[in-house]
Amino acid sequence: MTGTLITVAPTGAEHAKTDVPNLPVTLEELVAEAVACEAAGAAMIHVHVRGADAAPTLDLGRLTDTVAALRERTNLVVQLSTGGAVTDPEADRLRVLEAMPDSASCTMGTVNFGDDVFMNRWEFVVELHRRMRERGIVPEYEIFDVGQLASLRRLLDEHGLPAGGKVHVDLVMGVPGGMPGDTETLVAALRALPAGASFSATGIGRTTLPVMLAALSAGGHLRVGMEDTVSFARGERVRDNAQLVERAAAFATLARRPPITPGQARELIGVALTH
Ligand code: KMH
Ligand code: ZN
Repeated sequence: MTGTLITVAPTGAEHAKTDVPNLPVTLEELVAEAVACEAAGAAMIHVHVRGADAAPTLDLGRLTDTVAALRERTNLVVQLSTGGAVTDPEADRLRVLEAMPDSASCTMGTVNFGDDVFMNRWEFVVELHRRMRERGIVPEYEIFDVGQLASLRRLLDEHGLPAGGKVHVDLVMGVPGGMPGDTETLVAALRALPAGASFSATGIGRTTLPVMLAALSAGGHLRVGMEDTVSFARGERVRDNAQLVERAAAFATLARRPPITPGQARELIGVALTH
């Protein structure tokens, strides 16, 4: 694999629409951003949905409609967040899988998350892994701290490979409470990656650029989007998600690892072509 998988995470659960008016929160806004991001080089979309009040929700009807709309209007690999918001109960997070996305996130441990705690008990992680395999949904293992890679290796040892037979990891770096977003930490994390796994990385806030450059130089893939940063440069707000994808695609192309297509992304992470 010489190209770069670019995943866009357009919304997240943390920013308020009142603070970030260009955050895509309605289905129409989300689909429009997704179409633009695919044209700019994204191959996968990591989705959090919002309710009519623009607050994060795990409402199954909205999730199902969102998966259908993204499949109809784009060819992107559709990944739903099972992380949700820090306040979401485990049962609701597990129910996300009933929307039958191509892929879903699976965070490998509990981490302080700013002033909050993002809870991911071992039994819950195992249950997510098990239910995803049952449904043929490919996990992206989200790693907020290096020790969570040891948990991932334990998960694979004790419970076997996920649906699709491949292991894809996303290093989420620079969350206050998690691992820092710098080259040294990325290199340390890669030493703990399960053999044969592919990885992408994203840096929160001002760690976006250092993490992107470190990941590219280490042969990794990229996640960008307004879930992770709403600032494009010092004093300059992000215009839209496509702007972040365009920048990632430009760096990847300069590095001679241009963006891969959604079809190549399916092959990379093991998504069956039957969805
Ligand atoms: N919103 C964070 C608490 C995921 O999508 O799986 C969790 C998160 C991770 O964003
Ligand atoms: Zn997320």
